[in-house]
Amino acid sequence: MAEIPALPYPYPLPTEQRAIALIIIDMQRDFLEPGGFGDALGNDVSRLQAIVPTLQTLLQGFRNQGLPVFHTMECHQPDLSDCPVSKRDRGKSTLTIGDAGPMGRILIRGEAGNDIIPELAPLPNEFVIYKPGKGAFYNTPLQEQLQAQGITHLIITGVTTEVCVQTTMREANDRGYECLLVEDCTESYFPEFKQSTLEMVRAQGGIVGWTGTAAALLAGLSA
Ligand code: C5J
Repeated sequence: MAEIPALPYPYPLPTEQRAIALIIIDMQRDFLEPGGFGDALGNDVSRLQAIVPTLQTLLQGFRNQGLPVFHTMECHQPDLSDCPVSKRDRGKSTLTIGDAGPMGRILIRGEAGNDIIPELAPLPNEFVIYKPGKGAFYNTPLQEQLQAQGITHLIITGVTTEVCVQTTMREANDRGYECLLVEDCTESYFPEFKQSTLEMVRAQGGIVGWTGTAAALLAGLSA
């Protein structure tokens, strides 16, 4: 079986290549640009921009090989019926979920600020998962779609490492998926939280999964 150099030990690839999918978590203007949700919570959003070129390269690699790609978007219905009051009120910032910001209503589906950044815009044949929670399996069709495609291995990328990325990876791990978190395709507003998440994931023999680099993965996929 082919393997990818990774930690805590090489990541085994599935024998059937189409069983591996790329998951891109929440690469949305709301998290990466001034005036969105991340900014409203007081974060330096410019930190997250750094992974965009590497993630573009990885995405292109999956597209070139015709492998499945899933994009997730954290968002809520305009009437906020899928947003718990606890989530809306948390943070006590001046702008909160549903309020009008410079890019439209914060974290609301269909608003300009909620779009995926243009560099990573989904193609028509790619899956888009609209998620109201931090984890991509909560209240979404993700599990059914992965099962329908026969996917067993998930390559996890996006933002932010310790929130939606880690939550999704833990949800996936509990559902039996073999998950690899791509170190240079995920980022946090807090560098120490990213580092801790990478270490937590691969601790205890890979209790949540593996971590590795985009270059190692791309080399392994095309070998
Ligand atoms: C957050 C996310 N941080 N996509 N969302 O609220 O990580």
